[in-house]
Amino acid sequence: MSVAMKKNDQQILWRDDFPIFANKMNNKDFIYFDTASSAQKPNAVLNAIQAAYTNHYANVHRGLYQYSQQQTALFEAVRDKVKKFIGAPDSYAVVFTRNTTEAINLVAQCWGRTYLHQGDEVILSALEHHANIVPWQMLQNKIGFDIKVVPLNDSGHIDLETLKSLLGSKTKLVALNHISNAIGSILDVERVRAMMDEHAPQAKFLVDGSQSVPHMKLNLAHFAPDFFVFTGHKLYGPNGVGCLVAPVELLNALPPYQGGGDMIERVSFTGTTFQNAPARFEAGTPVIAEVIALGAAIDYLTSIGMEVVEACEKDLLAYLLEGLKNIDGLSIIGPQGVEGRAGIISFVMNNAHPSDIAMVLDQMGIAVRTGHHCCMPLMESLGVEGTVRVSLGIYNTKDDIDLLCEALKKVARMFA
Ligand code: ALA
Repeated sequence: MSVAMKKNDQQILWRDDFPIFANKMNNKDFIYFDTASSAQKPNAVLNAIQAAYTNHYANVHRGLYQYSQQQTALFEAVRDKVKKFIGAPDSYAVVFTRNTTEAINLVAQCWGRTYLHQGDEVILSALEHHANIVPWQMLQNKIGFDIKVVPLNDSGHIDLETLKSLLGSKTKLVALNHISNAIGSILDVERVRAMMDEHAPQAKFLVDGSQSVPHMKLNLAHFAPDFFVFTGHKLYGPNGVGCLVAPVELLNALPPYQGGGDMIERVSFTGTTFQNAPARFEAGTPVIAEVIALGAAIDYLTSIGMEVVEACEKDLLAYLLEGLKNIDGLSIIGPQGVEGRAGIISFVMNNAHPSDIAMVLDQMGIAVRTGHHCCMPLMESLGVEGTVRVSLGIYNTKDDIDLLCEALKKVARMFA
């Protein structure tokens, strides 16, 4: 992709869409390398929130007056935007949740409680975020099924040969992240789907797309997940809204998640009936402006093109990996090259604790994340307490990377 080969031009254009970059942090130009934690927000998203509250604010699904109808239409249209953006087949429905964590808890409580039994096996991996471990453990304590954990291979990816050997008639669920939030490894989801079809066709496939949806062109039809989850705030959208995307028939066969308004068909003290999906899982007034603004984030990214985003970030990633090679005592944890990894790089440095590195960078206006990245079992299996994590977004430039590398050279000298 030639556009990102030119130093910075494209990203500078996009960066201008994000008002936060007019600010200084510690009196320095603000450089943000923590998009994997939460992405910054473009004007398109901020304006959509403002408009939803100021131009036609009303509750959705509840009013016959113009503003409520208008707000409902804008809100409901986002489901189709989501489906188109991730290539979800027509037979899929989009349920709005609070975030990825809530989407996985919904699957655990509604599908897991109904269909998992003692003796069943749930397959996770050593790369999972706590959000894709703890809900299953909580349920395991009640039901008594087994959790099998696929380790990493030498390249820092989920070991697919071990996964294959674990698949069998007892497997009821394979729940894996698409891109590791901690070390950036990309999972070959098509291959996992094919292996499951062959060795455990009865099992459901849950894919956590939190780190893939914002950074790559997706086509769910290619790997047909039974449950696909992601969050809006990492997609340059607002906080408080995430999605569970699943075949509507599968969702309609599940009991509701929470009870309340909007999810019912008819309520009486002799018995209550429920709506079909997605309303069945959306009790109470939803986060209306945030859902509409998630639609604005999707429109914004679509106007750039996810192929372009992916190519530009890959170019930045290659530049970053090259730059990090020149820092004394720095070791990248996880995949070493550009292939099979996304723009999330974890590293440690000789003699320097990750928190000390982050504090020095902060003084230079550079934001990174440090610690276990909500992946304590992964850190344990890697034999580290924590790492420094640099994660890329569409607003990062090669100049940002040059400044980061200069700052890390200073850290290396300070802690030599
Ligand atoms: N899951 C988010 C991260 O990786 C919070 O930083």
